[in-house]
Amino acid sequence: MDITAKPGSPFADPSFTIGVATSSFQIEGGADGREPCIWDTFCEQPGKIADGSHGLHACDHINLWKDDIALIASLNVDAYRFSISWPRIIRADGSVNQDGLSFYIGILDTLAQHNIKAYVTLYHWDLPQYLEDKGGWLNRETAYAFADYVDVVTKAFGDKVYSYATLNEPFCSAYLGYEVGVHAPGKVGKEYGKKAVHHLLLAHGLGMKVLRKNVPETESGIVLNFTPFYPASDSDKDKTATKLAHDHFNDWYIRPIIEGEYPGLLDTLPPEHCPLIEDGDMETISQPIDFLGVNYYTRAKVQDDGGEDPKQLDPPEECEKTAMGWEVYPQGLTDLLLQLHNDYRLPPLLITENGLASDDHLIDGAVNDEQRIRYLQTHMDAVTEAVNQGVNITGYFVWSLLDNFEWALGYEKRFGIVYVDYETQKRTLKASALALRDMLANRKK
Ligand code: IFM
Repeated sequence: MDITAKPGSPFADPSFTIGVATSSFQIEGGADGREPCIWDTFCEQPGKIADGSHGLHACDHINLWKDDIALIASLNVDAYRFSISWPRIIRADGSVNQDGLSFYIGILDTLAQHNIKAYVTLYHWDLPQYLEDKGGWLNRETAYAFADYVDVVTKAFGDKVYSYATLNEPFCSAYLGYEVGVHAPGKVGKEYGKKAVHHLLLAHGLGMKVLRKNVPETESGIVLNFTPFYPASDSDKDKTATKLAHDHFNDWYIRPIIEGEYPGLLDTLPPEHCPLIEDGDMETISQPIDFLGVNYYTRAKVQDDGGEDPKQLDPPEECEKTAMGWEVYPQGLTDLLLQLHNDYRLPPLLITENGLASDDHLIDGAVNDEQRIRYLQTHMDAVTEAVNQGVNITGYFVWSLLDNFEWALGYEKRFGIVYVDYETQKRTLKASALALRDMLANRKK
């Protein structure tokens, strides 16, 4: 089975960046070379991770990174998106871990040797535990600590990085981590979520200032995840609930960055749920960015069930789902991109994550992940459709390069185009990796 870059589509254009993505905690292991992070602590708590696993070893990328980069190069991709582990760079006493910096500089130099562009995410959820001990993202000081960390990283990396993203998916850090508690640090309470968002977005803004100062030539932005919401019926109630879901989970993150304000919904929240917004915060948060990263996996239908919050329905039995139970809905990606394009004054967009978990098995040395091939093809087509309708999109990254630690679901969900045998750490290219490799080879001809 092939993946095809249709003639005339952006995927057939060599200037359209195509890459693979990972994040530090999900693949690195090597926990002894860094400070503990909130996910180490979370994993130690019984019942928090579905398979009782942890990130102490993960894909052992800390030792296997050279092989992993050779593998990335073999896929013919233009770019590799990965994240820096903050607790591997800044120690609890504030000193800089030079070994941590050297690890990433080795990666950057090796990527350059292969002519692969480095897309670096500065924060992909692995907050140092020593900062969580002082309140984590509920503490405004964490945003300033982030800016200091960005200063260290950008000075050390110089011009080796093609593109920086400050944060990956602040929704997950804030809502999943501080409001519903299914992610680290596992705090639960409506009074926490929006406060955590504000400090994350402030960290983004303060980080952007450092990026502009230290690496003005490097493109810099942020990565947000979006779920396009659709009303479960034509009723006005379901439509209102759908708008509310959009305001809470999508607009709440993009509007401050692009328009410098929170949704009007802010005025309706109980005061104890509201963030403390200081003078100048919204200006800091809404500085111009060079790109907006868009992560898309699925859509959700929304119903007003009479409860306080809009109810997101599980996908119906008959629709195609991934191993996460998420509906496969490529049209949602086109709809989302058009909606963003129509509703906000956007910089160029980059699809920074798209992919699926499937129930993959290694049989006779091969992994036949046909569902992933179909998913990637249909979602690439969905991006093409948005481009054809006028949306400025400059690239696309598959999540993920490797099977890895899927957060609260541990290692059971396999998102990689490369299969990882966690016992031996052997990597095997799945059929999807082979198909992507061939598509990219054809494009280079
Ligand atoms: O694995 C995650 C990633 O870390 C962030 N975006 C969603 C992916 C799949 O759940």
